Amino acid sequence: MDAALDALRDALPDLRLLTDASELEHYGRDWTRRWTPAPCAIALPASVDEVVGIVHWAREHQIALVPSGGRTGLSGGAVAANGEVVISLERMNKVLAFDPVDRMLTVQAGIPLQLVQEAACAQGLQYPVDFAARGSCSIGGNIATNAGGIRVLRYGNTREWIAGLTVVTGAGEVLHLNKGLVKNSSGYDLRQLIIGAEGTLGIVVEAMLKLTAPPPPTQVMLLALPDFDAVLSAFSALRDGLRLEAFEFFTDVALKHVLAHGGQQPFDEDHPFYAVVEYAHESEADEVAALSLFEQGLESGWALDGVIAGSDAQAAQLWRLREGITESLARYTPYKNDVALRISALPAFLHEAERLIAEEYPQFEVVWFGHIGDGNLHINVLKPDDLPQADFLRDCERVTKLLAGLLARHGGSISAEHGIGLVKKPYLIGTRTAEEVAVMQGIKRVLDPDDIMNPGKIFD
Ligand code: 2HG
Ligand code: ZN
Repeated sequence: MDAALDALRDALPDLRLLTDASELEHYGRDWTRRWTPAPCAIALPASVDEVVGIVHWAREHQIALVPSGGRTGLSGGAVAANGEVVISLERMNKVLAFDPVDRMLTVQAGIPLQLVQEAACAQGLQYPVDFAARGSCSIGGNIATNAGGIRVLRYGNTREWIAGLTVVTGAGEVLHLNKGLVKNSSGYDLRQLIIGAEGTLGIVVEAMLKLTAPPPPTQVMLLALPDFDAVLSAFSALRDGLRLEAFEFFTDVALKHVLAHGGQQPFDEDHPFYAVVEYAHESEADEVAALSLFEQGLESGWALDGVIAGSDAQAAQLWRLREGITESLARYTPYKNDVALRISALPAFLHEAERLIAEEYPQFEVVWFGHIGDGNLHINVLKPDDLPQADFLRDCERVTKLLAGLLARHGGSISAEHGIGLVKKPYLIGTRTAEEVAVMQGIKRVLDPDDIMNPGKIFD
């Protein structure tokens, strides 16, 4: 390996290459913290040419590459645990161009999502994909996982906002895909193939991002709800009567953890379920509509209580109850599931899954929350303090198997937005057919003939 790294240094004398143990550890892991990081080096290219040079070198020396953004992923997609070279895009983090007519921002892939949002805002526009990891994740990672988040209900996934991509494939070719066109009916849309491929086909180095008009003024409401069916009733009623920007739910168990982590108690009493709702509030009529829907909810029983934010600070506090969940659970090293179903199938799935888990693993605390308007549930299983990690993981794999069986019956997906990576690889078949996976493998062979691009992620 030393000789191969020397060859890389010779081929790219200006390339920044890190090999200190602490750096290998830092860049070799993502937020899953399950695998022991063991890359052999970290490459920090500063240009597309350097990325191309690294890929040619990796092909010649048969060395696996792991593309790396903010490493905030929850499925192990950015983990390097097998002597790979991590290619971190963190030095390629600039805004390259803005075009007001096209309403398009061209960026390097290592730029953090929050800086993209701020750059759009500085132009009086908006990049609307948003989630709690905005400050740490990178746009390249968002593209690699087709990241979703809290505003998908209104704006769609990352996929909808990518007008063009520059990609270095596993063969070392540079592809400029779609080039910012709105319409382009000229054969396969390879851009969409790269989005969500988790770096297994190539490395996204630049992206053209669509921007849109800033959001309307909004209002934030927190609802207390008696059961999960009521969450869906509330969603249907509010979606039909308001212009929703977000509709997120969580349970009393999730709230308990956020409150223990510094959140503000929203109601005098505890309730089983909660929903944070953000809706357009452009005139008095919007507020009247929201209040009248809430009153209908009280009368028909889907709402138990509610609070409307009286200020931006209070709106942020209400959002914190939802956005703070992941952080508040971190100390329990939770096992995460991130499933997608048709919205109509959510109640049956949730009830069956709750029953199955409670029957088989009554000792587990399970935290449910997620993006109801997108049919996306997050199911975090918390490790009891006295259970060894290995036993916990074994049992969680069994829980996931149960969930995968239920998902297959309800036509759902084992990953809504976190990706397959390493964590969900054993469950890909079931969500996708063997024939589909064979097609994916065939595509990978074309774009990555030596299997150097994030090998072992998504499928073997
Ligand atoms: C969220 O929606 C993220 O907050 C993280 O997708 C979910 O921690 C999780 O399971
Ligand atoms: Zn989520």
